Amino acid sequence: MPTRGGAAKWTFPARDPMFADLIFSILSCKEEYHVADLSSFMITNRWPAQHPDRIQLYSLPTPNGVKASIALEEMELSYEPHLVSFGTDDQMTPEFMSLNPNNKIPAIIDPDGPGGKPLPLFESGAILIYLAEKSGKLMPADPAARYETIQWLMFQMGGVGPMFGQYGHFFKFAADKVTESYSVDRYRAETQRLLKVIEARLEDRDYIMGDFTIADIATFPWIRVLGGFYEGADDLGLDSYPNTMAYVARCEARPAVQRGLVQPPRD
Ligand SMILES: N[C@@H](CCC(=O)N[C@@H](CS)C(=O)NCC(=O)O)C(=O)O
Repeated sequence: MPTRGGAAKWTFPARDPMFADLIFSILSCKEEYHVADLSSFMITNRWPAQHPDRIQLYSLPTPNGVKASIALEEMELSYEPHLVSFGTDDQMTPEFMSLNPNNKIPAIIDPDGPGGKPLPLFESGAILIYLAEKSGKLMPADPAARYETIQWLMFQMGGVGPMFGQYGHFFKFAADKVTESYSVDRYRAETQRLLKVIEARLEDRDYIMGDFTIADIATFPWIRVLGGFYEGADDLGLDSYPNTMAYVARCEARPAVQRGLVQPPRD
């Protein structure tokens, strides 16, 4: 490095900490860039990993499934999607259940999990927290705001998902099987009650935490399905929740969300 007012003074670069780091990285690159061996995971027998260095996603674009694919897209993590088809009961196969004994999508294997070891994970809420911590994205750094985000994530996992799902079941899918209106009345009322909670939360915010976080990735796919796949817009009176409907449109307009909503592609 040139010195002021005199001849250039040259220092052996290895004394420069940045240069030393570079040399160390080059010498240890075999360690850093090893390719994970996922063959011990039985699920890879049915869904082979073409890119075992990438996060393996086993899913289908349902409201729970897209949580994982949207998070991976938003956080710019490289992943390999594998379609788990309900049409052929793929979720009930021994291979899938070796990863999730609860036979539900989504599930992942991160070849580069904690300690550099592969990490298998199921339950969409756990996957969202894990990916947010791995990437350092979509979860506030401030501890209080972090717990508040987890609180709203749990609100979705324990309330919105199960209740909206039951509403869809009784309103649409089992409509010809139930003779009394008790079940659909119950879940309609609970769905509307939860929508009111969300509507109030969004009164002065664009997203549940103000900025877009994993709480939104968990929640909006379940709201959009009410008027979409479940065809319950009129039955629920979705127009009465303008903040919530505008919020869903805002989430859907995000380019990474649009990519995640169609992963893995259906056959
Ligand atoms: N609590 C689980 C629920 C997952 C879930 O219910 N997934 C549904 C699709 S949205 C599923 O895999 N259903 C297949 C089955 O029940 O056989 C999570 O959030 O990951």
